[in-house]
Amino acid sequence: MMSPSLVPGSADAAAPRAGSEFAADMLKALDTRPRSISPKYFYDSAGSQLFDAICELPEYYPTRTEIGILTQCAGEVAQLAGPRAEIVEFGAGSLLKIRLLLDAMKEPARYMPVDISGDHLAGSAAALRRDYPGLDVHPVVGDYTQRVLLPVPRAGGGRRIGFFPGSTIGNFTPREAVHFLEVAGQVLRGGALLLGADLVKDPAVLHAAYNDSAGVTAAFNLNLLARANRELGADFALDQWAHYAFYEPRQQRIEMHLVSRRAQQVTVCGQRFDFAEGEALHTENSYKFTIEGLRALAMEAGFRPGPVWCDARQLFSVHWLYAPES
Ligand code: AVJ
Repeated sequence: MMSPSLVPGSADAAAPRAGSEFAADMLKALDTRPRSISPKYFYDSAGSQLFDAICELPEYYPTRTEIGILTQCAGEVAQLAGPRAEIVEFGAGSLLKIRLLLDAMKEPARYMPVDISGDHLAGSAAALRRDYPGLDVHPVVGDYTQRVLLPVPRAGGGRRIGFFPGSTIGNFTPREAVHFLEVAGQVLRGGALLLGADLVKDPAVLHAAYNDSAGVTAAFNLNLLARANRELGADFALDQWAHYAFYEPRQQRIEMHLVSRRAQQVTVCGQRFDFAEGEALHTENSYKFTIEGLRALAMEAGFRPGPVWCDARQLFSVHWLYAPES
């Protein structure tokens, strides 16, 4: 399994790059109250490996549950997509998930993964070209939260099908999610979107998924600070920071924070910052959805909800959403 690499997050660590987007966003996060930074910065190469390890954890149900659902619904999805489909994946994500779809589809014509990381794209593209000789694998380097330019549909080609698995949509606020869906709807005009969304459930199950007993999620969260040490010449003392993740039911989201264990000073890009004991840096939101709530969000963005597939325990959902016709 590969990381979702939500947006940029270049894997190459070139030490103190005060001019990088990471540097700018980290300095801004430390200057703002409450302090918060985008979860996209989790995914350098160490972070991507930690995310892969999270997906294997017994407590982290989303990945294996979604793979189970996709295995079950792939035939129906292939029917809905029709022949010679052109698949647009938002993020060059899991090769296993896209293979489940490609294997079920009739003569899939083209696969276009959209990702900011060119390296990530090149790796998945090479593997798929080898295994699907008839498939036109066409990686697109770009930020899929913005409008991206895709090649024009092929003559005689089938429908354009978007694929956004993993509940990565849960990293967006509801407003951002609607905006993303509006942009995706334009790209997919006349086609559809296959979207994975984690469901609201027993908070104890959610809590365990983000507080695993092996401490991998804690290491994933703390890697943000380790990455700042590697790339921004920062001096975060990792043992002085606590991983703190909890479910916030009013906003239906998991929040992840890094909490200062004591009063301390940190230097980032040559600038000093004070943390009080208990002060936090908010590192991620992971929204959970009801099926009706997700469908309502999609409708707000102009999609028409189609079939939904779930596992027997209603842990996770996969939605077929018809894109606007024009
Ligand atoms: C990749 C955003 C779907 O929110 O569950 C896993 C990231 N964070 N454990 C999620 C994550 C902590 C994951 N997403």
